[in-house]
Amino acid sequence: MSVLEKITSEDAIALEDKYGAHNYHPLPVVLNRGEGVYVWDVEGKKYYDFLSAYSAVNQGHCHPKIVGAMTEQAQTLTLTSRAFYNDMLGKYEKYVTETFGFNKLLPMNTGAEAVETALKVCRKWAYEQKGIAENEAQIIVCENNFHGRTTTIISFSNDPVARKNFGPYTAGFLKIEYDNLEVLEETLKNNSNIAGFLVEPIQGEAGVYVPKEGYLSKAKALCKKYGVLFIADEVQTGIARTGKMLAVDHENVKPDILILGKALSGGAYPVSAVLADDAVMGVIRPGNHGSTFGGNPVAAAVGMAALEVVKNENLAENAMKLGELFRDELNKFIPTSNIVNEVRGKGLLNAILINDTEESSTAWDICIALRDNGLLAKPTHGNIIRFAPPLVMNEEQLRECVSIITSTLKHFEK
Ligand code: IF1
Repeated sequence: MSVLEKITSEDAIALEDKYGAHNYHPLPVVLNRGEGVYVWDVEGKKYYDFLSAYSAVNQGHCHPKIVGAMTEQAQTLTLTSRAFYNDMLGKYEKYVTETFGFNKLLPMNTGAEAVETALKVCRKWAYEQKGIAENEAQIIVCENNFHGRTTTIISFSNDPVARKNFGPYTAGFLKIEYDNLEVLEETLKNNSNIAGFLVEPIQGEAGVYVPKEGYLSKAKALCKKYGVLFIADEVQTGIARTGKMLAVDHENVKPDILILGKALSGGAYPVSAVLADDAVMGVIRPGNHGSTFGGNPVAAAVGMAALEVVKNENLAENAMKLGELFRDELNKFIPTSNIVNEVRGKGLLNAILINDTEESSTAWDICIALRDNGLLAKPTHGNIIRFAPPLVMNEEQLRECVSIITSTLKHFEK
């Protein structure tokens, strides 16, 4: 079959089913084009994208500036490996560290790799700077976390589907309740071997769980008090998604280690990064860590363009404004409805809670109906639907989307 040959949705799904590993359960829709807040399926039907590839496409699909930077660089030099220097990486590192206020950046490709990198940096710092005895370092993580799919990361997941039968697991992690400062302080106080605290500023996979105001700033203060590194996983919440460049900016927190991914490339290319100051990143020396593709010139060009778009188009401000509008409108609808219990989120990272059990198919059925009505979203945890459109949306489009969502929900009233 030629790659240029047209294919129906049915055929595309059948091919994946037959030849692909079954590691996902996608919504049945086959997309072949995207532009801004819209995607189109192979039959030509247009949809609002309310997932944005899990917040990777914050700048909108196929943003011309990002695609332009990518294609121009791809025609010039794509990959040298880090065995040699390239003329783009340093410029990119300067741009990103200045944007976020850190001394140093370590470039990787996927979010999970960046999380792994942060864990390695944290452990090495603990042995060489904090003076923890070899192999004794512990990193605190939160219950219901999502940080990626590697064997170490799933070792501290408590999702049985992500974890079961992938052992033996990596040791050295202590799991505590999210959004609970007492437990955090208790854990820090009772263990002298704690190297760091790894946390999502908003828990995405847990169903867009926003912690109490002050949680992040107080957690950071506790980390400082006990001399452990505060590691923020902003892979999903970063790059303007929650209405600020970083979600920790809502509480004026500067993490000791910052993890970025997804929208760092606007979804055009896998680009992730770990940022820290010299006192921490200085522990990494030649040979300690790396990746063939990390810091390649295309990633560097794409990363700079993607951040420029966020700044030039004021996407953080737009996410803040439209997020408030979205929650206000849904909060007007909820008292009239018995199918939705709650809307929650920050900026344009939001979710609604469907009034049914986690085992029910209601949220899935609603997403199928939303698809039929021209809007794509995906359930999480069975009864929660995440809503995260590209941040380039305008108010008129958002109002149209609210109307699609509420009119669809009305058909599911009990
Ligand atoms: C999948 C969720 C989102 C992340 C945080 C690291 C990573 C992720 C905070 C790893 C990735 C994804 C990946 C995705 C589903 C997804 C997700 F539903 F699981 F929670 F976004 F909401 N840290 N999140 O959210 O980044 O290695 O994937 O680049 O299909 O596994 P990655």
